[in-house]
This record gives sequence, C-alpha cells and structure tokens, in this order.
Amino acid sequence: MAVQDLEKIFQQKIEQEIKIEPKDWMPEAYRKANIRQISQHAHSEIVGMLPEGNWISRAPTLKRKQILLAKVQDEAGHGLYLYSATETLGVTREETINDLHSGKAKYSSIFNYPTLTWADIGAIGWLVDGAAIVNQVMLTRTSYGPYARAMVRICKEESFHQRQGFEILLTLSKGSKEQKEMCQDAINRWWWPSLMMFGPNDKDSPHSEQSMKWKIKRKSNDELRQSFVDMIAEQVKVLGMRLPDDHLKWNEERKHYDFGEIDWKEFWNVVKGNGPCNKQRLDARRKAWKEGKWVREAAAAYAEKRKARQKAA
Ligand code: FAQ
Repeated sequence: MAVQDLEKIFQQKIEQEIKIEPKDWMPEAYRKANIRQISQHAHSEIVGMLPEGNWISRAPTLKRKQILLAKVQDEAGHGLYLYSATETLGVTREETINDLHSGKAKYSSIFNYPTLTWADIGAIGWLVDGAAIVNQVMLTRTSYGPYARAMVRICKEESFHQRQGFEILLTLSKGSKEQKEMCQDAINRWWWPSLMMFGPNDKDSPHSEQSMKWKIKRKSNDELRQSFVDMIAEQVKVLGMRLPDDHLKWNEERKHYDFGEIDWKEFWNVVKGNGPCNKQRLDARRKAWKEGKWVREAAAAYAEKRKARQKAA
C-alpha cells in the first residue's frame, strides 16, 4: 500500500478514536513523539522515587514508613509499565535508560528540588501527585494503546497517593505551631514547581500542536494547569493554609481562579540541568544502574536456564 494511503488510514483511526497499537502502521514522527514522551514519563517516575526515598528511614511512625515504602514502590511499578510501553515502539530499555544517563532525555523538573522536612512528603503527595493525576487522567485517552492502558492503572494508584499526601498535611495543619509552620513552608516551596510540571505556556510549547492533532495530548499545558489551580485553590482551604500567590483570586467571569506568573527563567534553568538537585539525581540513577549490573545479568542467566529446561522437558 502507498504511504499516502497508510497515512490516511492512520489519520482516520485517530479521528474515529481507534487506538493505535504496536503492530499498526504509524508515521515515523508519531512513533518518535511517543518514544520521547513515554520514556521521559518513565524516567520521571523512576527519578521521582529519589526525593521521597530520602524520607523512608526518617518517617515519623512505623505506619507512615510502611505507607511511604508502598508509595515509592508504586512509582517504580509505574516506571516499569512505561518502559515496557516504550519498548513496544521498537527501542530497547537499555537505549532509553542510556538517554537518561547521558542527559539526552529529560525527566520532570519537579524532582530536582530537595525534600527538607517531613511536610515535604505530604506536599509531594498532595501537589506533585495531584498535578500528575490531572495530566494523566487526560492520558488515559491518549491515542497510543499501550500508553493509554498503562495510565488507567497508574491513575488509580496516584489518586491514593494524593490522598495520603493531603492526609499528612491535614495532620500537621492540626498540630503544634511548629508543625503548622512546617506545613505552610512545604506548600510555599512546592507550589510554584508543581505548576511548572505542566510545561511551558501553550504559545511556547513546540510539541503541543502536533501532539494535539495526533491526540497524544488531549488538553493543552495551560488548560491542565488551570484545572490544577482550580482544584488546589479549594483544597487548601480545608487545610487552613494559603498558596504563596498574591494574585490568586476567583474570577467570576471566567469561572476559574486567576493566578500569578510562573518564573519561567527558573523553569528552563532546572530543565537544562541546573536545578538544586539535578546532579545529585542523575548521579544516583547512574550509580544504581552500575551497581545493579550483576542483578540484571543474573536475571537474564536464570531466564535462559529456565528456557533451556523447559525446552528439554
Ligand atoms: N520538566 O513542547 P512541550 C509524576 C520539556 S510523573 C522537564 O510542552 P510536551 C509521578 C519537554 O519535554 C510526572 N521538561 O512538551 C510521580 C520538551 O523537551 P524535549 C511526569 C519539561 O511533551 C509523582 C520541552 O520542554 N509526567 O509526577 C517539562 O508537549 C510523585 C518543550 O515542552 C509526565 O511526564 C517539565 N515539567 O509537554 C512520581 C506526563 N515540561 O522533550 C514520583 C507525560 C516540558 O523536546 C512522585 N508528559 N518539558 O526535549 C506530558 O504530558 C508532556 O510531555 C508534558 C510536556 C506536559 C510534560
């Protein structure tokens, strides 16, 4: 079949909301766009384990420790589904991971900020998982089948994560003067970086137009950011805390909250590798990859042995 006909069939499927599956014909640029987004999403989940991992040994109670361990393990699982979804597009996991370690591939800017107090674990659950859900609920309807299906399960787990984060902050917000201050301080530090998770403004987002046409993205960066602000501006009232933005105000005409300008200089600085923890995060991932080499080799050898045994039987 001529390429023009294949392209027509592909576009028709997109328009009719039929998922694109790994063995279907797809334009090379669509394949590459998905590899870029899904692999960077996978890296974000894996690097995202580090800031919270920092508090597993210091969680204030055994129960909190168990919950945090389970949450961090969930993030590892999300990374693995997403690496598998990336592999269905014809790249190996090693190639994908090498791109992270060489600095070629990005991961979410949010994970380059430090976790200074226990309240940061609450703020990550509430704000970071909260922002992730707003983005990922949209992605359950993305056009590439394996990515959409991975998102359904991930969203269920993320919604638990958000509630556990909120509950940590709610407990602190009802505590001593110091605990209340710690809660507000964490919100102050995580609020703006969590707004940056949605990416640049639409007018400065080079990938958005094509990704929307292909229904990889179903809502724009600014639309999703606005939904997040509207949701959090209400939830913060329950905590009795405030968001660090003097411009945050309900706009009756727009039926949305207005909010202040993001510091885009800070955003691009972090994305380009110069945030407070970029070096630390990448060093930790490179070290884990190096030290885990024997585990990967042992697992591969065991799989080979099992295959040979099954064949002989
Ligand atoms: N950080 O043209 P656009 C989580 C890059 S998961 C770093 O707008 P696009 C779970 C972008 O890649 C969080 N880089 O790009 C969890 C592109 O560079 P490139 C991760 C960013 O793709 C919670 C360039 O800027 N979620 O949190 C960022 O249309 C708690 C131009 O940008 C996902 O990855 C950023 N914030 O829209 C884990 C969701 N924003 O690739 C542990 C899937 C933009 O050309 C603990 N991804 N860039 O080199 C998406 O929805 C999209 O890729 C966007 C960006 C919205 C992130």
